[in-house]
Amino acid sequence: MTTRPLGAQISHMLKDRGVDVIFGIPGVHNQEMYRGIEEAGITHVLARHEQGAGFMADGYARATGKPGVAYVISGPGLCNIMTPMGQAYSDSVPMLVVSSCLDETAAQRGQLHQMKDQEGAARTVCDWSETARTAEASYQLIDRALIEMMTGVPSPKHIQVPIAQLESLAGPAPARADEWPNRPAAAPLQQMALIDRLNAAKRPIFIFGGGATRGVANWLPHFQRLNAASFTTYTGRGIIPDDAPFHFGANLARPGSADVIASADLVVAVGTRLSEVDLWRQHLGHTAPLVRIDLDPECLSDRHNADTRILADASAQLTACLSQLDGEKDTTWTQQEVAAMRKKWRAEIDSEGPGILSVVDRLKAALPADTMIYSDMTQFAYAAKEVYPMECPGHWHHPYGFGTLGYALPAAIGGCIGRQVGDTYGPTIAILGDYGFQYTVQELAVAVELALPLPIIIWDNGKLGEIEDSMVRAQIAPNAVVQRNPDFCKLAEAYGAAAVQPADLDAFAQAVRTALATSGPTIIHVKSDIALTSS
Ligand SMILES: Cc1ncc(C[n+]2csc(CCOP(=O)(O)OP(=O)(O)O)c2C)c(N)n1
Ligand SMILES: [Mg+2]
Repeated sequence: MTTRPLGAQISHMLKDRGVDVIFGIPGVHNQEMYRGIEEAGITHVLARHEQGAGFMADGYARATGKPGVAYVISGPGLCNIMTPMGQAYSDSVPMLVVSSCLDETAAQRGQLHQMKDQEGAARTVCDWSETARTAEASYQLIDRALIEMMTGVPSPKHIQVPIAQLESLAGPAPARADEWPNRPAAAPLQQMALIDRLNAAKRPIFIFGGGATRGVANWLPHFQRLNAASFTTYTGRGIIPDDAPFHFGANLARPGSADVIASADLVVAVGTRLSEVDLWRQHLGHTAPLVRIDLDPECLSDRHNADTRILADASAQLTACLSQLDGEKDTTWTQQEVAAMRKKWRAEIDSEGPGILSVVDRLKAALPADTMIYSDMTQFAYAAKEVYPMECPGHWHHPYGFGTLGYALPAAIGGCIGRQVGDTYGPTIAILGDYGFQYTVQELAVAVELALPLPIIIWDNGKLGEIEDSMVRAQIAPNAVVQRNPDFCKLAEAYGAAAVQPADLDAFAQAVRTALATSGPTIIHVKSDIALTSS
């Protein structure tokens, strides 16, 4: 039994529970948490701002499926990481934020890093935020957080430990239990109801969200025999092969998708909130019975008023159910109607952002199928995520729900770190707008420091393009939407990163391939008229 300050014991406990990387920034308040990191065998990644640390933890979690862990100081450190916590909460990303906190805040004002209610502030952007007043409470809360992340809907949690506690000697955390609980499996009774509905349906349609990503291979061959139509949400892209005959793609946000869904005689939504940022309208548009399969009871009781509500793990439920359907089903969907709708939608997207789709197509051709893409709130990404044919599920990450500018660079850094095997990294890229890039530009230093082979595509239209368009649509004379940019290539040079400004689409594709093979990050500065001016 090694006795250590509690701060050090926490790192040892996290290592024992499978945590290999912690993102964060030390300060005098949380330095006891830094006493044990190296000793425990954990790699620490020093961000340049706690917002960066939080997005790195998010990107790491989305790439690996493991919780992203961050250490921050009381007060401003915690405030700075609240935006990434809000992002992780809205997108169901497992993130554990451990911070210090003051020992006392009621009687004494003017203390360093003092906040009125730090625990409560953090609670507004995560699943729960608690203060661990003893070593035992710290250990219990950490295990509770990790077990909840593995068995339920993944989400961020915050644990704060008073400074005096972090400094106090404590015994080690109990060893990790041999068996950790699993996600709940299929719900057998409701399974029969779903099988009956599927057997009777002539025009079933499935909607797959990010919650259906795990274990796809177990049920996909059975699903294909159903001849059902499908959509995915943006997070669900890649679950169904993009060229499957009855797949309508990630086009739920197209208004015409409501008519397609209205023509179905059964709608099955799996692992999706069907939220505002999935649909961009209030109603799904269904006229037929709606079946929901989800781990999250909140989804089963929402405004869409499902007719059958199945609380279960998506993969377990689909595998158990679809494997019982025998033979190939006849449905009334035709390949022609699917192809015609997709062609129409692509033309709509093309006309909304002229000159974007040809760059997207070249990007797709230049990237290996298993590239993990992190995008920001930029017009390039809005168009790309509707049309980009994903081959692997769970490989495009975006600040969907909270919609935070500055997400993509640090998240891609976290993702790249998570995809390191020996000396190589799974291909990872970041895509940002010229304005959003500047929210977290300083994290470029981390990518340089770690020599991450990271292409960073900056889509430069010289303005806050999406906001200008939105003002025009609202008949507001555009204002506050044009900014003077730095010289992005010189900025990259100052940080020690490579940089290139491709003149045409061939040079762009080549720049992407070269950047993936280069040790260290490369800024690929793309003028938004590149396709329009290329010969
Ligand atoms: C933290 C934060 N502040 C403000 C916004 C609102 N917002 C959304 S897009 C955008 C402009 C982004 O400009 P840029 O990154 O250049 O992308 P573009 O739309 O021009 O492609 C702004 C200000 C936001 N999403 N997040
Ligand atoms: Mg812009």
